[in-house]
Amino acid sequence: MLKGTPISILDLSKLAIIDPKNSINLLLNNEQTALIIRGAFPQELLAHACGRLCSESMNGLIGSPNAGMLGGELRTLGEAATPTFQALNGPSKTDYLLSAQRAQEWQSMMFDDVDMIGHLSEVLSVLNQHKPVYPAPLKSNPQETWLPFNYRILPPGTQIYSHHDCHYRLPIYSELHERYDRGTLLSWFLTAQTPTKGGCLTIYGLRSDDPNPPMLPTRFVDTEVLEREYHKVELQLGVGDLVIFNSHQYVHRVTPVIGEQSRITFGGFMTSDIDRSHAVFWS
Ligand SMILES: O=C(O)CCC(=O)C(=O)O
Ligand SMILES: [Fe+2]
Repeated sequence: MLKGTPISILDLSKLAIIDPKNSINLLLNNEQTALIIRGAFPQELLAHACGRLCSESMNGLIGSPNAGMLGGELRTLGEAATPTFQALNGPSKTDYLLSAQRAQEWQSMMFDDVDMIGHLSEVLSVLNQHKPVYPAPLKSNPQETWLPFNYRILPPGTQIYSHHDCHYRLPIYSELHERYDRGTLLSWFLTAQTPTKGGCLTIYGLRSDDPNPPMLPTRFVDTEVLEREYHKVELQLGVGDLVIFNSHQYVHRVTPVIGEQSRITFGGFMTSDIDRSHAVFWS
């Protein structure tokens, strides 16, 4: 008997998202664990963006938020509102807002004239029963927004260790208006470059409200126990596929990237407002 909660994945092609029953409500209401939209964005567009992101001129802009964490040293362009090895309490407001102000500039660097933030908002809105979805406004200055997403590179040999995403306690979330539902949080990302091998998003049946999770003395989740004893699904994602999942509830990880090629994703988080009139996303 496997432990934890069974995982259910709704795997859709681009056309099927037109059906309003295939919505992020399924995730918010805990009826599904993850939604995959195959081919949500063109592969050529993403390959072009990866070329730009990995060009030498970007070197100075790309950070290493987990520097010093053996095997976990992902590289990112743009802050994320999560704890990192370098900043256990998440980014400072100053650093985060500086990053948010550069969203358009970075978008032009990666995508030229393509309004990626706008297109993402549209796709997520279709998945939200056509209710609006847009970058989260800053509470202190609603004319400005959070960083809509960040760019993530997992070089060969790196991974994202088992975790769940429940970060509202971090100081930066004073910039998220109380109208947004903190009882839930979804992760979403777009696969822009697949690694030669590995680099799989793996979701486990261990939920964040489990009173007795298998822990290592280091206070990390014991992934070996998860692998052996719990429900799990390893998602096979291709370039252009968009995944949205309940990362607040379900422990997940990205397995080590093997081979020459880095794994590259663009993504962030998302939640709905409490009265379900619209949803917002941020990095
Ligand atoms: O692969 C990624 O971009 C991040 C995976 C993850 O942990 C998340 O989306 O919450
Ligand atoms: Fe995560």
